[in-house]
Amino acid sequence: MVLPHPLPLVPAPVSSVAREARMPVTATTRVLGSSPAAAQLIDAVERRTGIRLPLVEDAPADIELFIDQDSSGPEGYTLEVGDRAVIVGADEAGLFYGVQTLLQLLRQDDSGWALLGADVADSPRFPRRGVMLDVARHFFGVDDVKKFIDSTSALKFNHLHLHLSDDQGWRVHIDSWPLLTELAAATSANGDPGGFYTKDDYREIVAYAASRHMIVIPEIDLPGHTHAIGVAYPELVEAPVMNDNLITESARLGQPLPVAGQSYLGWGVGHSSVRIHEERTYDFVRDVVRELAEMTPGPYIHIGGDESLGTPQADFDLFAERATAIVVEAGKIPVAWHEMGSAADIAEGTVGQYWGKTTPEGTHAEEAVHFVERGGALLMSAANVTYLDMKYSEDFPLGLTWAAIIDVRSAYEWEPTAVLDVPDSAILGVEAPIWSETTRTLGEVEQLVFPRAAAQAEVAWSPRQAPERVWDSFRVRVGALAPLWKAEGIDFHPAEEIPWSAR
Ligand code: TNX
Repeated sequence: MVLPHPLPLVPAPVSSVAREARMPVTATTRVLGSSPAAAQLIDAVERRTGIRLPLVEDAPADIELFIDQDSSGPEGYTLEVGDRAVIVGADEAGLFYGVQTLLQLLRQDDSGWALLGADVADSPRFPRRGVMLDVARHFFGVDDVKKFIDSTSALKFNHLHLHLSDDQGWRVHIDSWPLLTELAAATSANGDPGGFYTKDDYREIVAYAASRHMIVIPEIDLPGHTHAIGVAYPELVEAPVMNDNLITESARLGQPLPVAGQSYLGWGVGHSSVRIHEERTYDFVRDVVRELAEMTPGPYIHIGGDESLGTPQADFDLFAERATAIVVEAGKIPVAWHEMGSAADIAEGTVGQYWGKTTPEGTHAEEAVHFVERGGALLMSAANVTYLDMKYSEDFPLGLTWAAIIDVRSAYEWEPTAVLDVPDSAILGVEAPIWSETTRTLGEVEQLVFPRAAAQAEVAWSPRQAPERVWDSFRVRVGALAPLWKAEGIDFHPAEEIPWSAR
C-alpha cells in the first residue's frame, strides 16, 4: 500500500508520523476502555463500515483507550497505531479527540478495512474553537442540532453558540415572559415555519453537546435584532426605524418592510431596538438572563450587540453597560459582538466577538480592542473568512455575499492573531458562524458549513508553524474526509478546489 502523505488528518496534529504497516479492522478487533469515548468509537466504526467491534473489559485488546492526566495538555492526546492501537487522553475531551483522529485513519482498500499506521501527539493551539448556528432566521429542531454537534465536534470544535433570538423569531421558552414563544416563534424568514425549544429541549441540546465536549453559549441578541420581542410584548420595543439599505434591499428581494407588532418575514437588519430608557426592559433582560443561566452549565451568556443601526450611540452604550452587568450579576461571563466595545464601562471581563474583516474597517478595531482594555478577551469571527453563510462562488445557490465570496482556500488562509493590535494572549480562539437567512434545512446548512468549517477547525487547533498548516497539504487532507462525511450523511459541498477521495 502506498503511504498517504501527509496522513489524512484534519485539523493537522501537533506531530504525526506515518508508519509503514496498517492495522486490519475486522469483527474480532476488540476495544478496551471504560470511557464514553469507547462506545462512541464503536458506534462510529459501525456507521462507517457496518462492523460492530466488541467491547471487552480486560486486556489484551486491539484498540485501547485510557486517560493519563500527565500525558499531554488539556484536550490533548497521543495515539499510536501499530499492531495495536492505543489512545491516551489527557482528559475525557482528549480521548474523544483521539477517537476522532483514529476515525480519520480508518480506511478501506482492496483487502478490507484498516487503520493507517501512525504516531500522533496532539493538543489544541486555542482553547476556544467554536461554531455558531442561527436558529432564529430559520429554526432547526433538536435532532438537527444534535447532528450539527456530531459533525462539528468531529473536527474538534468545542463551543456551540446558538443565536436564539432575532427580528424573525424568539426560539427558547422563558417562563416569566411566556408570550415570546407563544406569539413570536411561529415563523422564520420568508414566512417559512418557525419553532422554539422548550426548556427540556434546550437542556437536551446542552447535555448532548457536553457528551461531545462542546459548551453551549446561548445568545439573546440585544438591543437591536429585537423585532420579535415586540410581537409578544410591544411595550418593550421602539417603532421600527428604516435605513436606506433596508429599503433598497427589501425592494430588490421582494421582501416586506417591518411593521410594529407583526411578525417580520424579511431579513433586513438594523431597524429594531428595545426601549433603553424603560426600566421594564431591564426587568426583561434580567429575567431572560437568569432563566438562561439556570439551564446553561457553561460559563457564558451572549447578549448580542450587533447592528443596532437605529439606536442612538449614547443609548446603545448605556444599554451595553447595563446588560453586561446583568450577565455578571447572574454569575456568567458576558459575550458581545464587537460593537459593544464602544461602551466605556462595558462590564470587566466581557468577551468581544470580532466580526469585522481581516483588514479592519471603520471603528471595528478600536471597539474590539476595548474589550481587552477592560480585562476581557476576543473571539475571532472575521466575516470575510469565517462566515460560513457567505457564498463559495458568485453562482452558488445558497448564502449571502456582503462580507466576501469565500472559497475554501480563502477560508483557510488567515491568521487570527494578525488582525487586531492586541497581545496574542488576548485571542481566545476562533468561531465560525452560520447565519440562516437562505438555509431552510440542515442539509442546506451543511453545504455551506462543509468543507469550510474544517478550514476554521485547523486554523483554531493546529500549530501555526506546523509543516502541514499550508493550503497544498490541507486541500489533500480535507479531501480525504469525504468518505467519513458520506458515511455520516453530511451533505458537504464538493468544492472543485479539493481533490476528493473515494475511500
Ligand atoms: C451580519 S455580523 C449579522 C447578522 C446577519 C449576517 C448575515 C453580525 C454580528 N450580524 O445579523 O445574519 O450578517 O451574514
